[in-house]
Amino acid sequence: MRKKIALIGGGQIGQILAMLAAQRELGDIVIFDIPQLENPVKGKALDLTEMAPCGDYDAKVTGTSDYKDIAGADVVIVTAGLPRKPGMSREDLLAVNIKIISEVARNVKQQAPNAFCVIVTNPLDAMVYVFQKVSGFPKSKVVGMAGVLDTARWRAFIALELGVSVEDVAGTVLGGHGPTMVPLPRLTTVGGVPLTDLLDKPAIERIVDRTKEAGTEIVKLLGTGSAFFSPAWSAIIMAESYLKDKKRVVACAALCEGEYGVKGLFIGVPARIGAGGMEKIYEISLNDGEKAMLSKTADAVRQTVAECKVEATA
Ligand code: TXD
Repeated sequence: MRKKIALIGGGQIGQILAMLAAQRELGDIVIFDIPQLENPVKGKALDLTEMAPCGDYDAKVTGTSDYKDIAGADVVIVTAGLPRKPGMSREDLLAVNIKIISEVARNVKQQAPNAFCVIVTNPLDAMVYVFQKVSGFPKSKVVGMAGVLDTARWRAFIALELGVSVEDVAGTVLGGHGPTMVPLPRLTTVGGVPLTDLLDKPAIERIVDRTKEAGTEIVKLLGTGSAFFSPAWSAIIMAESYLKDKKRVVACAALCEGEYGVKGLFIGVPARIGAGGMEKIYEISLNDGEKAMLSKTADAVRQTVAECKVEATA
């Protein structure tokens, strides 16, 4: 039997998620959105159904505004909420998105209690926290998508700067999804060569800064809404690793309970995703400078989370 993937939110990212999940034959796909957008998501689902003969995939794709249709989903990817407009910070979305994520979490708990849940909605680190608190799901079943994207941006900018293939740039970005995130130049390599041997400090600093502001750079260019292709692909990587038990080690917002000196917060850390969900957090021996930056990003996340007064239902 095919796996079932529920996409909560069928907007910009949701529709690309549906296309990628179908093309990779991850399972049957249900796109959920609010009743006012039921027809548009039904239309998107039908369009993807009609794309299948050319796209060469078998997947049932449906659109709905009835949570019953996500019953028994194996994976739930949540993009429901409002995106940023130019001039807005991710935190400006907090109040409205807390309400939306709480409602989503209650319904997912009811209809798909065993799902592996990937949260994408901003402000990311707070929204994944709210989802886990309200659903009461174990930490292995709730992760936030940000680190895969932030790392992809870091790798892309390095590849651009050096004129090399992105495939050979390896590295990671830790911390919260915002300007305090922590790209790690010391641990980044290009075909095995340390980045610090390839670029001087100012060049690396420029790429670090661009990575931190990459989402905002796109928001400004688009004029309305935020990035959608790269966030969708990033979430698919996490869902696929779970569904295929690939055991990929990727940066994701995972619940830290002492790791990196952080307690009770979701922040971006390298984690293994397999059939058990978020199976393990890997700790890096950071130097003092990196530790200080991580502590700063954890403080920023803690501050946002403190504003989320949510009722746990579990
Ligand atoms: O790295 C990351 N985590 C991110 C996160 C990178 C880019 C964008 N990121 C955030 O994802 C962004 O700030 C937003 O909070 C989400 C979704 O972005 P998207 O670009 O897909 O936003 P859209 O196009 O507005 O789609 C959101 C959909 C839209 O169709 C709404 O009608 C729907 O969410 N929505 C809901 N669905 C279900 N239930 C409720 N209550 C609901 N409310 C709105």
